[in-house]
Amino acid sequence: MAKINASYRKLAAGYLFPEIAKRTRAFSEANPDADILRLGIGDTTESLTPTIVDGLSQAVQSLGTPEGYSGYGDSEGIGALREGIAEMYAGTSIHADDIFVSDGAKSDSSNIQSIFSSDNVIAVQDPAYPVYVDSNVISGRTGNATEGVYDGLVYMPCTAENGFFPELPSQKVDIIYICSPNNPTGAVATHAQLQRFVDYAIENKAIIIFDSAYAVFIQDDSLPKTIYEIEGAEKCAIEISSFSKSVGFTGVRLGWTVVPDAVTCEDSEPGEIKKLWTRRQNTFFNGASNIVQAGGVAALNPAGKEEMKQLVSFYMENARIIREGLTKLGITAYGGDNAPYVWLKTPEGIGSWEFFDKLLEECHVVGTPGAGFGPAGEGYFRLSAFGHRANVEEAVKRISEQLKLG
Ligand code: PGU
Repeated sequence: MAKINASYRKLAAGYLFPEIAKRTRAFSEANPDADILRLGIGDTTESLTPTIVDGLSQAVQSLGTPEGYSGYGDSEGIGALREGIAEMYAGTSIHADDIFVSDGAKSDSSNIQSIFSSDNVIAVQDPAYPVYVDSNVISGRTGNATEGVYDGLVYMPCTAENGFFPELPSQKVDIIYICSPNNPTGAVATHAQLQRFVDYAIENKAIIIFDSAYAVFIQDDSLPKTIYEIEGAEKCAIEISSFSKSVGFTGVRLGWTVVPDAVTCEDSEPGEIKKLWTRRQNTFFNGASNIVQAGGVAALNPAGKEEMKQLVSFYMENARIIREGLTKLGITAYGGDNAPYVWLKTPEGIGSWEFFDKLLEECHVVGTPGAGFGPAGEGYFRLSAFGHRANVEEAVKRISEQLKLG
């Protein structure tokens, strides 16, 4: 008799973004004339830049020739791409051998837990990208949820009071997820804040899973763009990142994970965790598309990098427009200065799903309720800066003119 993985039953709700899409669809069906503006899911909207289009097209053309054809590649990725990514870590101890190319940060951030023991205690920032929690729930590392709070999971609240970066956990934890720049709050951890966590991890033989998917959006050069800028991080941290937001690859799909040789935990030798991840990827993954990897190589050449910079500036201008518009209305807003998300305090203390409905009904604007990212997200709301400029401006205009406050 086959049995299901009963841990799936513990998942407190549907995955956040399909849930939002479902509610938006229902509203749209009931209000077919409503012109809905989507600032919900962090999905890029601007077209691919010319250098990347060239890189992708050349790879396609090449595959159409006997000399240029290639089949399965190394699951770790093609050498030129691993080298190009490693250059982004110049000044740290990371080299190309530590880079594992993937089809995106979502798969890696959900799969990485599988190389660690099922009795590890997991700590997450609260609020957090829901994949960290859900993947550990599915893997049986938590008990049941009561009102969205899982037994056995350590929540590290990120609130306005602590600048949206948590204190060290008060109990001993084994695996710590940190996302900086943060989704959803837009906060970026400082060197000192990360150093505290790296020191904790080394002392407690814990592992930090560091998600830097939004690193290129950091405008303030004094802030760390990778955890490997922090002393000792190569001994305790695995970093996961993505081409999705930096060059508009949300649909194209490309990301990477960094596993240094030195990273170890309580019962592993140096090099062993890297070997496990290699083994995991060799077994479960046949590598990212060769065409897409060629696009990634192009994105990292000098012209590609320049275009990336312009794209990032474009979205950051959207973020500025959103945050300023909200602030003018007297709404308290955070983020948006070093990250493409604006995190606002819902006016008059209304619930975040209630605010979702209000914004949709009164302004026809979709955002993401803070509660969808964890209990401490209640009372907050996320707006994404990844829209077309005209839509972002129109959304801000509608919020200013149509949202009924007071
Ligand atoms: N890591 C973080 C912190 C993210 O916010 C996202 C996407 C990813 C990883 C995924 O990166 P990929 O390389 O594209 O796999 N977050 C978006 C999209 C939602 C989702 O389900 O991935 C968001 O709106 O939060």
